[in-house]
Amino acid sequence: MQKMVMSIATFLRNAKSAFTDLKSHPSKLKFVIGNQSGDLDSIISSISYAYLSYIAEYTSLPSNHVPPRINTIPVLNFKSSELELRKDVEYLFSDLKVEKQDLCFINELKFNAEEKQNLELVLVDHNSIESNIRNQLYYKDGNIVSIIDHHKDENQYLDAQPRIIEVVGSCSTMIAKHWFEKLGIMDNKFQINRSSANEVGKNFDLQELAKLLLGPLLIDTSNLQYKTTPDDIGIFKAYREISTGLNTTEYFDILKKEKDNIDTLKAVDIINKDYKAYQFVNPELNSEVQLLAGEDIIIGITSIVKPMGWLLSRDGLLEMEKSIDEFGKANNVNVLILMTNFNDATHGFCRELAIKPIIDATGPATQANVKLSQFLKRKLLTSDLELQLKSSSNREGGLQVYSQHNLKASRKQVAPILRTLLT
Ligand SMILES: [Mn+2]
Repeated sequence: MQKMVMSIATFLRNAKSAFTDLKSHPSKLKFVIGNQSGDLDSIISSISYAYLSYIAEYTSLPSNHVPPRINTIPVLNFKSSELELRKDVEYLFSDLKVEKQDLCFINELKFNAEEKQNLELVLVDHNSIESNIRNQLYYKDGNIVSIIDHHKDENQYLDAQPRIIEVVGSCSTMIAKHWFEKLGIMDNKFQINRSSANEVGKNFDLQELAKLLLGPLLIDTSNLQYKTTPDDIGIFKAYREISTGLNTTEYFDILKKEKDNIDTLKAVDIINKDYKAYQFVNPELNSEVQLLAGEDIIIGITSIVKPMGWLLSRDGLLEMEKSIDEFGKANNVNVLILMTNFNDATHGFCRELAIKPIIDATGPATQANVKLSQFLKRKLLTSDLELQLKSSSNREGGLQVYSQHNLKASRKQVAPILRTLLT
């Protein structure tokens, strides 16, 4: 009897109902979590990791066996109400016919301390848990059972298996490489094994999966033009072999247009869309910012796909500063860094870095935030950090925008710099 092929949409629907059923038995649950920015890479990495691990479990059983129960659940690391900020993600989900109600969002996961003990966590697209996961899911380091990532290795959870941290353009590349090899559908030279792929293809939609995985690869490497490593190229060829007839440039153009589609969003939503918070616990700051000694510092970094000039001419400087303060207060941020990246008709690919202390007329931290912001500006401007920031003006308490001439430094590079400055 011909079995049905389980599409990604069906897998996600089944995973959601397995999650709902198992909520009262958390010892059987494993969550695959991307980073807090909730970008395409994090989302597709966690979904494809869960789907591929289910395929591996399924194919390891004898063919007459009943399909195993899903216990590895992909989690979107942002609130369900924030999905609509990500038009590229919405586009891919509608292409796959995935319904929002079939996805698990971080705000739906609530466990007490006893239940947390038994949860297993897989980190993808980051390798050190962020504050929201620490509060909601973390119990001890041993609960972090696997890591696949492409950020700087923070040397934590060294017993995780696998623990793969490689500098590649897209984390999704390492997810696919790991599981395709494990399933025997690809060798370690990125050659597809046709007969194994056909065998898996009887029950699972590998074509759909390859197309899905191609999305973050194209977005993270700007259609294989930036940050592309030999592994990214190898897996790109493998995807094309699995999912033939795809016009990848057209696909990239659609996704990029959707990703950059922020015109109708309010400034606060634009800040929130691709945002990460970095917490520095008990930092030994130098005397310049002594006001903050003993307190935790939270620096927010948001990544924005249009120039600051676009936002400022749309909303005006004062309104923009108000939005930043509003966002910062709601998220307990001391200083917000806004990193823009965009293509300019005359200058090509550009980056800017803007920085603003959070001003709260009613809160005590304002003065300290201003000092901290001045400290950061001074440090980030020093040449040995090589961000190559240039500014025409200097605005002490307000939003200061620099053009960033080191085009290679994204948030992934700036966050570790903050860590060296503040801890
Ligand atoms: Mn990533």
